[in-house]
Amino acid sequence: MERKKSNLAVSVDVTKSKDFLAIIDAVGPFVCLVKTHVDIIEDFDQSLVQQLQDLSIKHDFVIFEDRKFADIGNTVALQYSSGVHKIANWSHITNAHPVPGPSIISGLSSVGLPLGRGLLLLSEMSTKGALAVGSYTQEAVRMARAHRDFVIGFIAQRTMEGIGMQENTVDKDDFLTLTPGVGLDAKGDAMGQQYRTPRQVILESGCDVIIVGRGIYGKDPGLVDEIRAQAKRYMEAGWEAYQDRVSA
Ligand code: 5IU
Repeated sequence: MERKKSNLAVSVDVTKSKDFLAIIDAVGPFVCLVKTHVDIIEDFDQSLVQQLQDLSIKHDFVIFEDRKFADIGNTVALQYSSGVHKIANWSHITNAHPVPGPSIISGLSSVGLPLGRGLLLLSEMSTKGALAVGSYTQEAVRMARAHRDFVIGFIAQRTMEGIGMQENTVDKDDFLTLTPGVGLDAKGDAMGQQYRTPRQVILESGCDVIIVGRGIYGKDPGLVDEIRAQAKRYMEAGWEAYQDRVSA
């Protein structure tokens, strides 16, 4: 993030590998991270993974497969390591719902830790009526604090710093907060998504990374110049909000 002066992550939710790679190559110079959903790609194969890894090296970004694991430890270890996608082989970080309890972290870390991978816990969501609130969010943060060797942060709508801690605790967290539901032009979509601006997310809510999908590639995955321009726009908005936060 510091090297590229970018706290922008682009979420690439498209179904054709040609569009997927073209978008990533276009936004690459502007992002610290690329978030994927490889299970929606219709022509997925291992060569796609190789090309994604090559782009990650070319443009210096981290790969985050947004798999949202949610099963028992034994099953998630298999889903993470095996199957068609073999996520642990190529995704630097992935994420999990805390709903099964700490065993989901043990299951995933049995695969990911030896490979140097990291995990984000989903402690909140951006959608209307999300159930990840209150004590659920607090317990997610406690689970993360108890597994600092593998959990590197959260997907949440605000910083989790201090959540569930006693008021006079001196212990400080150093978790990252990555935040989806970011848009400069739209307020939401027809399926419950809710958007806030980079300024609201980074400056007011204390998050670290903005995750932007359709705000950047939305109009047409073929419009590479437009995608590049939008990525630059979001990168600048995100970084300016971050600079304002750390200098405040
Ligand atoms: N995403 C959210 N909200 C959440 C979580 C994940 O939007 O609370 I957890 C994902 C879904 C999609 C991306 O892959 O982030 C946002 O895409 P758009 O910017 O196109 O809405």
